[in-house]
Amino acid sequence: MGTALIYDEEMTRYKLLWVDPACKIEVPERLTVSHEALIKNGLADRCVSVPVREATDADILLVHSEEYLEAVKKTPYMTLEDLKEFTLQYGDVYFHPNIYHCAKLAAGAALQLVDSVMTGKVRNGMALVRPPGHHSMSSAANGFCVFNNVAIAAQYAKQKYGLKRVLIVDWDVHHGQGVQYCFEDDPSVLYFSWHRYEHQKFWPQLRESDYDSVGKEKGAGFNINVPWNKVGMKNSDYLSVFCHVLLPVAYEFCPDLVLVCAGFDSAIGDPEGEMCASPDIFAHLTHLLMNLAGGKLCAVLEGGYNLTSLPQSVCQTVQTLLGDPAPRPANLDGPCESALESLHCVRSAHRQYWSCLKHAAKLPTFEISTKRVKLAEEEERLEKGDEEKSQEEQVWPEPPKRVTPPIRAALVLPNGVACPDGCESFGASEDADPVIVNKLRENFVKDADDCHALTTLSSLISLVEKMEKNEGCSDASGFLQAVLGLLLPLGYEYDPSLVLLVRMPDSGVCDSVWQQLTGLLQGLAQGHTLVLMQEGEKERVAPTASALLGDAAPSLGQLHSPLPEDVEVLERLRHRLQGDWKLLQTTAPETGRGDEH
Ligand code: Q7Y
Ligand code: ZN
Repeated sequence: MGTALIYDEEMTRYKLLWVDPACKIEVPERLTVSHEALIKNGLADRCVSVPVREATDADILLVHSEEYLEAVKKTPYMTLEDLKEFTLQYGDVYFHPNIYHCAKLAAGAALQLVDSVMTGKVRNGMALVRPPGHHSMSSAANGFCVFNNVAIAAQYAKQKYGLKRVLIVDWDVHHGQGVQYCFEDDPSVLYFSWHRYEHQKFWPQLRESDYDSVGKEKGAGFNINVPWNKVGMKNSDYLSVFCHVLLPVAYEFCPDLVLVCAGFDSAIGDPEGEMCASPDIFAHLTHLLMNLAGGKLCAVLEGGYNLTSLPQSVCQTVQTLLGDPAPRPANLDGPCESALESLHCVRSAHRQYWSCLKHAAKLPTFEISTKRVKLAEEEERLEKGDEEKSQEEQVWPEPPKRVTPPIRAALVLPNGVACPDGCESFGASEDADPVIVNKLRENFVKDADDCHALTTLSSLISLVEKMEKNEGCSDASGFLQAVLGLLLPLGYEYDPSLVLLVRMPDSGVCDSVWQQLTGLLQGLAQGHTLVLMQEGEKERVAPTASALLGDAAPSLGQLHSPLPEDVEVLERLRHRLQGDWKLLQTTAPETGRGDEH
């Protein structure tokens, strides 16, 4: 099962025709440099090339009003003066005689991607499109966007394939308010967005982009906003929001399809975002979403304006979709205080809607609002002495070349167990190599002195033991909560060069949970995972090999509440360890005062 790539040069054939400082960064080269980088890195060739199509009127009307569509239809025939005037009724967007054609192709590309994934032609894919979509609204163009490509794709997928639940992950640095408005009261579409906010001082400066806009009526709880109130957010900030908000909720939601508003203005060097996350973080964000919905993931380009950082980020995303192991994430030193505060706020705003967040720390509402005002004033004062460097001066190392391992998974099997398709079988050698044995002994003794690591390990083992006492898969949700909120952040911060995964007989972990665990852990150590199983566990070989080969793990179904006693153990452990392991933190130091149950 392959990865689709959708691109058409036609979408480079419109540009800004007058002077407008707000719009000058949205250039055709965004698309050409991204596509050329995919070719240069040998990635385009490995993808299934899928043609674009024009979205039909019926497709566009799934999200937009007839009046708006009819107005946009007239733009190809307008004079320059008419176009300028037409543009004036909207915010931060420009029109061109060819933009209506391109906007139909951009939305159509998203629909082609959904069709390719839903019919099983490919497992996942990415569409490189212009104009972007997530800011456009039912009756308005906005923020370089004409039609809301991803919102149209979500409605189309629900209608054509009868999907019950669609997850939209918007990792662009701007709030996709158009997507939020479209699905605000709709519980069948879960919209997650993080965005530069700075206490409402950053574009589009909307009150409803804050963490307390959680959705309306039946859709309450299905809109998740993570405001970044400072610039310079780093890899740790992004990963901690994935581990402590998005992933637990996404697994509980159990989507049939994942759509990504894949904007890369959230990467370092971008003049709009001013964030500091490295392009290779997108390998991890992608990887972490690839075991949801049985691997059905469609990424559609939104923003990204630094012509060096953008193609690097696009390549990291596509290479991960193709199944290559992610690079080891660098300098994960824990989230900053402002990110922790956002994390705390979002988790508390959603604790009533999601059982995975039931135990999250509360935040008295009056304290939040006064805090917002207080912080905004404080920042105003600080901004007087502005001495930050422009994003064009930012430098960062080029992401390391990623290799496609010649053998994805090798097995050493006992006699009589067939080697699953796609794996290489290695014979067990009779005699141990004395050099290796000595090395092992030395290393083992050295590691045994590392009390800190031992304490951590023994805590983890006792937790796993506790969970093992539950028979069958009755506590998949508690197990998953431990994996997402504890093991994954610990693993990321520890940055191992090898993951050793031991499966005990009768562990009580069912195949699908085991495959999720194996799949998620392959984001660490460049995917170097060694699984040890006992000879008796012959039936576990095939599912394990499948996970090691990078097949998407089967979905776990909608999860019930984890057992209170498991949550309690887990939370106690997280609190004990979070002094040493910053990625386990979920509350800001001065507001965090222990979780309330
Ligand atoms: C839209 C966007 C979509 C000058 C301020 C201009 C432009 C906002 C439009 C951004 N620094 N603001 O990027 S992904
Ligand atoms: Zn953006």
